[in-house]
Amino acid sequence: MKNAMPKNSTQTKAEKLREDFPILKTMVRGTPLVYLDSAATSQRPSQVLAAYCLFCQSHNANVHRGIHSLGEQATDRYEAARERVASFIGAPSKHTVIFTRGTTESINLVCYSYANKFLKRGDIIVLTPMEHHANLVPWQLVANITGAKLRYWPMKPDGTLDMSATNDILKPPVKMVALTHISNVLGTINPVTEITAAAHAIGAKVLIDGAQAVPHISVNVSEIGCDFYAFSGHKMCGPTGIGVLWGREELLEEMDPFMTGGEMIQEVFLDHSTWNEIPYKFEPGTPPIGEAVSLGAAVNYLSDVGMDWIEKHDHKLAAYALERLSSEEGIEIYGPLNGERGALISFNVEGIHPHDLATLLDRDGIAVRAGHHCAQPLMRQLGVPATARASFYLYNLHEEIDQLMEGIHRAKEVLAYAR
Ligand code: C6P
Repeated sequence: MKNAMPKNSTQTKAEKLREDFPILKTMVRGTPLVYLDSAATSQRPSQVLAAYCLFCQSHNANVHRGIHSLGEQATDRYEAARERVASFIGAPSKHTVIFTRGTTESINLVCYSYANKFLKRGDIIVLTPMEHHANLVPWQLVANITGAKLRYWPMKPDGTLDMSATNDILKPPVKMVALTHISNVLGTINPVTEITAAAHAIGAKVLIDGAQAVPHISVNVSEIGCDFYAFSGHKMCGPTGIGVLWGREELLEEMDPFMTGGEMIQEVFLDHSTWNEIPYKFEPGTPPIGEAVSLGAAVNYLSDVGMDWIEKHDHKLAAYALERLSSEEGIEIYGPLNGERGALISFNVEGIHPHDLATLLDRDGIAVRAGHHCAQPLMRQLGVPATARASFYLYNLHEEIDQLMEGIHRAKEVLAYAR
């Protein structure tokens, strides 16, 4: 195959790992699936599926309630998953890990329980133009409710933040900085440790949206030094319906509950209630128990594979895709071109609407995402209504990028013929 990448050890390991993912054997329209949409949701290995099944078959009960054996088993497994997640992200204690339904809920929790309580008129919330709507719309509501103002960090044409603007952006009365660790459109890896230190120097708090980071790179919240860190299980080989908010203990203690009901209380009287300790204060009702247990299994899986290996493998895939796409006529690539990026590439092919491209690629069994990727302000800044996006993970192969390129060539031919 022209331009095909020579095999290397990373590739061989990825080929082996593919055996863990039954869905990768799926045929789409008569051709084998080429799944290049892990930034939307990743696939799950048999080990994670088995953990969910085992929980349902052998340990299913509600948690923190029943004084029966099954209830204790379920509680032990739920809490063990919290412990695994805590150590995976370098959290100082498992009580600072809150299970939510996903990144979106984690960020909303901080907005309602922290920002609405502690921000006030005249304060400034700093965001970036590359935020997913999940880390933008909730802050707009905070601004409406508290009277705080939004300020956006300027972005350079290469899709990186303009760090020379740090002193202009981070100055009193900035009280909150909320930014993505890795952009789901540009792939930009933001210097979150540096930004956190600069924000703390002026007394601002920092929330990091880690939805596209935790699955791909080693994240240590203690080393970053941030105040809140949010991510989703389904982008890291885990199930949907489970996510995490990590928060600094003293802040979580000061915050009021986001949602109320069973489990999150200490005592309920007819006219008032008192709250349970963290993290339970933020986990009202019956939590997604089997999902949390499966997330624990996903963390075990990723740790066994090795986050260092995943980071390197993803990096090689992104670099190869960048090389192939940028050597092609009529393809515009968004985001950093120097290879310093996460495992995804957004692009447009001249004369082909990204939705048409995605539809034609699907005919070849190739799954990419097309659209605004829940980042409409960024699309406006890029001057496009939508992009196509190919995203990669530990089970992807260089050959699949070759197949993507062949698919793009076929799409060009089909559309040229149709004109
Ligand atoms: N991005 C994508 O295709 P949820 O839906 O709550 O699990 O994650 C929301 C979210 C927040 N931040 C970032 C940076 C994200 O990428 C996402 C999810 C998917 O890009 C679905 S829109």
